[in-house]
Amino acid sequence: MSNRTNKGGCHAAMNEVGAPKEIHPMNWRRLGTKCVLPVLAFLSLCTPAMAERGLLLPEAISEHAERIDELFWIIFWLTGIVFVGTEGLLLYFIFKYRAKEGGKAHYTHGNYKVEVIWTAIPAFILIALAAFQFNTWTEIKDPEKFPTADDGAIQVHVLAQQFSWNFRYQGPDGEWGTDDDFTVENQLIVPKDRPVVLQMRSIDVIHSLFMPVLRFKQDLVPGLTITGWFEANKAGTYEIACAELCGASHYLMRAEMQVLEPDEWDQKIAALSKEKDGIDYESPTQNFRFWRPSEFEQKK
Ligand SMILES: [Cu+2]
Repeated sequence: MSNRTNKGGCHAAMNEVGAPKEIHPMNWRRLGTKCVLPVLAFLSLCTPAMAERGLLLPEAISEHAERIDELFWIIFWLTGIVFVGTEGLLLYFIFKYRAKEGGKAHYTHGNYKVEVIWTAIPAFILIALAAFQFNTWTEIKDPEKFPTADDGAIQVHVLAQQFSWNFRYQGPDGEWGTDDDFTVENQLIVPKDRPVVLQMRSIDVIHSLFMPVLRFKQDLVPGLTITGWFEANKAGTYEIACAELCGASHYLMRAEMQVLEPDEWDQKIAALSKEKDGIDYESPTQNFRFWRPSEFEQKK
């Protein structure tokens, strides 16, 4: 009879040195059933439960938010699988090639073919992701593609200062620089299902306008007028936060966004524009000189 009682030639080598020992090496099937599968099962069980409790992502109330989430989840699973796979392999190799009595070091200069493969695959994935999200990115970020008044868009000026948000509206006439313009502190009031174009400035330091339900986050940089837009598709009251550490009272820099049904929004805007906001936009001495309508570029 043959003395090859071991299955698999590589394990036979272990028994050639020293006293025969009963060793149960990891194999791919074990690695799969004992490490990778339980982790994947745990993740797949946890994910819906966490999503249900709002532990993963906040509600999404715009089409852009849904598309951003879609990209987020694709990247999450791609990187998650690669992470579990590579860390699993690392652990497996640490175990498999651990110090053994009589073991010999083996010098390797690497494997050119494998290196080309593991460089080419991520590069291909990155290019594919960039191509996949390109239209969404330009739609959100390119001012040339922003909706106009013809698309029913409304405009709001945003002026950030330590430590509050000022939102300025055109009033019922839909024009800047007229008597019905008005400003509300810490309240962004927008209609549902209509595009909202924001022109954003900061008086003092860099702030960041963050509206989690819209997946909207934009830095406001002193000296620049930065534009952005969104369209909310669900009425309600949502959180706005400053996402840039902008000073000692940064934590106070919160505001709320009210998304109203279009009729309700018209009424609210008409009512608010009747109240005086008490700001002399032409005063050269007030901070508000920073946001005379002429200070904001009016592209549309
Ligand atoms: Cu801030």
